[in-house]
Amino acid sequence: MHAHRVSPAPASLFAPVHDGLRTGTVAFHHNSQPLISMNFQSFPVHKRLALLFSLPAAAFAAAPDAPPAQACPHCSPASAVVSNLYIPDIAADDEEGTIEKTSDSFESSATRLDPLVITASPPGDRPLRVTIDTKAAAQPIPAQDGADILKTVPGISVSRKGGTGGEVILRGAAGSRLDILVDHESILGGCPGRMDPPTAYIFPDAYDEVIVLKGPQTVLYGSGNSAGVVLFESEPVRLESPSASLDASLTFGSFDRNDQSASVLAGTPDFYVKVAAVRSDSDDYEDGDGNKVHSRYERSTARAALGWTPDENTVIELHGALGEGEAAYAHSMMDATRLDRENIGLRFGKRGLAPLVESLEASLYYNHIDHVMDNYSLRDPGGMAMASNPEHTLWGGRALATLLPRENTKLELGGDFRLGTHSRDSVDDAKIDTWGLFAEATQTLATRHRVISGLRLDAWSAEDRRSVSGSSTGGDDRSETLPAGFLRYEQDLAAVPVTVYSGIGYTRRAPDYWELFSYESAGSDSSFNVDPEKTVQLDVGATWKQGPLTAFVSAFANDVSDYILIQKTGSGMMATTIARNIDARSIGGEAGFGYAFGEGWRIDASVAYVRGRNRTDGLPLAQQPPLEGRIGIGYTTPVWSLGALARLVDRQDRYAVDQGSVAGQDLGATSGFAVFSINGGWRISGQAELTGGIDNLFDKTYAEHVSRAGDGDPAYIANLRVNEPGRTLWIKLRVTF
Ligand SMILES: [Cu+2]
Repeated sequence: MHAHRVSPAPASLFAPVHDGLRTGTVAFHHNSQPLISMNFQSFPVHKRLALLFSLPAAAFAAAPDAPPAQACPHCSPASAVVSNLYIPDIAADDEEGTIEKTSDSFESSATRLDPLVITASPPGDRPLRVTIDTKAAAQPIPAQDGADILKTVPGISVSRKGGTGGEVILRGAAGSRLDILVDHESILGGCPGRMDPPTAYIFPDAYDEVIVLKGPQTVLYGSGNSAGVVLFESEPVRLESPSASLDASLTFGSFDRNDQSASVLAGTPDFYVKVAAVRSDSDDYEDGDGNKVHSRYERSTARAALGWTPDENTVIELHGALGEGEAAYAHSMMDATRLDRENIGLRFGKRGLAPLVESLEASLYYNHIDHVMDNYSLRDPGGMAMASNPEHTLWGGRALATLLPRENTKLELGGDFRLGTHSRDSVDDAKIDTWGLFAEATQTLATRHRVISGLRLDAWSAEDRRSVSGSSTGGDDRSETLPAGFLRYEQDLAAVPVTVYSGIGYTRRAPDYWELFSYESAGSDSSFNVDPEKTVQLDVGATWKQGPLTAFVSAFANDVSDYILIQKTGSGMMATTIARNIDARSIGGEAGFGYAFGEGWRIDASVAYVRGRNRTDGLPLAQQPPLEGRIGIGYTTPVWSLGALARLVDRQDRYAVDQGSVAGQDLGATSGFAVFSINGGWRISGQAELTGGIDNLFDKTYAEHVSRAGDGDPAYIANLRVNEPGRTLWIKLRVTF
């Protein structure tokens, strides 16, 4: 909310969505609290990365106290306004609206307190895309991981395991159906039991924004993303003059929750340094009945980026991140006692090379996950002590050329790769490689009509590196060719400020590490030969933005052949979990509106629904969230705000016991519930803001339908869902300079 946007606001070279409409300017904020060194010292810093982190830290320490490039008229004179490197906008007809919108947000963020975000909705002109400002205040309690921050997006649910590490589910689809990319880089957890989905390693505060792209309606971000893709972004910037800025926050909440976060941006027009350090911890929370849930955690990260921008058309950035954490899990017989991440990435961008070539981008990265789980560090083992140390290493990269072959045509051509190796206790068990080529075209027809289409082809291969004695498919390898494509039509209506769209997409998703290596099959002890999943999906919808009113509706219907179902079978000594292919269909969608009225009043409402069917077994498709609605009302003055939120969730009697996905299996029916929360904010000064809330005001005891069973927590009997937190008070102080 303090991210100032300046017009004209161009799109970044690394803009996550190459639609030519992105408005990318960021002003960084700061804070004088010396939190920035905290995490470096506490990390067991890897030598190679220690060098990386010492560079920006030294550069920041040496940064002169220079005047800002462009003073914000409403904020402290120390505010540094930064413009992103940009790609020229080819959708000229929309440019005016874009500039106007950025002016609005500039105005509102600078002069008044923004209401808390309770529903993240798509901007008026960008169908199928939802953007979240990671620094904006939101309810429930400020997010500590990559799953929590997505809870305000209609259609997204999070399956709970404990205090952190929940599984993100979009429209009932989890795991690699919804890929998670960080700085356009793949990140995959190590735990064969999914203690650590990608989001368990992500700290939203270390990034500028999060973008959710729904449906198989882009081919730019890898193969198989049948439900969509989530992008955590920290974009390269070019400072207009030497400057430094900080943004920091402190959060305190019930159950000893306490977070510290600081982001720094400093540099000159030629160089920039971005450093973020974030730490979060919490004790076990209590549910509405006052029962403790085995859920405490402590996690921290540091991310640094060092950029060279020799001119306004060129950027080379080296970035890296280190993270560590531990988490108690109510759903498992073990806890995560190590959640470490090492990352390093290099990216290059150049624009304006030739009239035909708008820009070139290239990137390379390394992501290493080191996870340890045991049953004795965070709990009493109550039996034989056990531990395990899975690791997942990914190397990847991408090259992308954006071409302008004709005035109204944008063509993005590129290739990418991802090489993954997984090990358990230092012994490799899996290797999965993907090489892809893709092309995406945006054709502007008449003034208000666009056709966007894409094609993608991936060569995928997997090796089962387990021993022959350990698995009947040990030593086997396999490969697949994975085609994907989509075609979408968008139209901005002339009579009303409405954009309508309709698209069809196809994608073939190869089984992921978990689907290949964590389960058995119906006929053998290995699911290594499970077939790829093929999805055809129709997406239709509309967005409407007119004065104080914004509204959207987004609906989908899909047919999935060879849907990879994870199912528990047998009982007692014969109990096992298998992966098998079925045919499935699902339909659903989201709708919402926001309306500002009177002096400072605002009402928001949204609804999300999905209904899936397992056609092979004649059962409901498992792990589908029930109908959910949210309504919030708020009153905001320039100095303070008050708001209330109701979340209403219907009963779910469409379930299939023991069936599901890598994220979990169905437990049975659930009854509906309503949860009420209140929030408030106070703008203390141009640089400081206090927000707070009471989540679950009436201390309701409830569990989400899509949730893990609490069979690891002594307080829970098997097959009982992990309850959500009871009444939770929280307060967050944010300081920006
Ligand atoms: Cu684990």
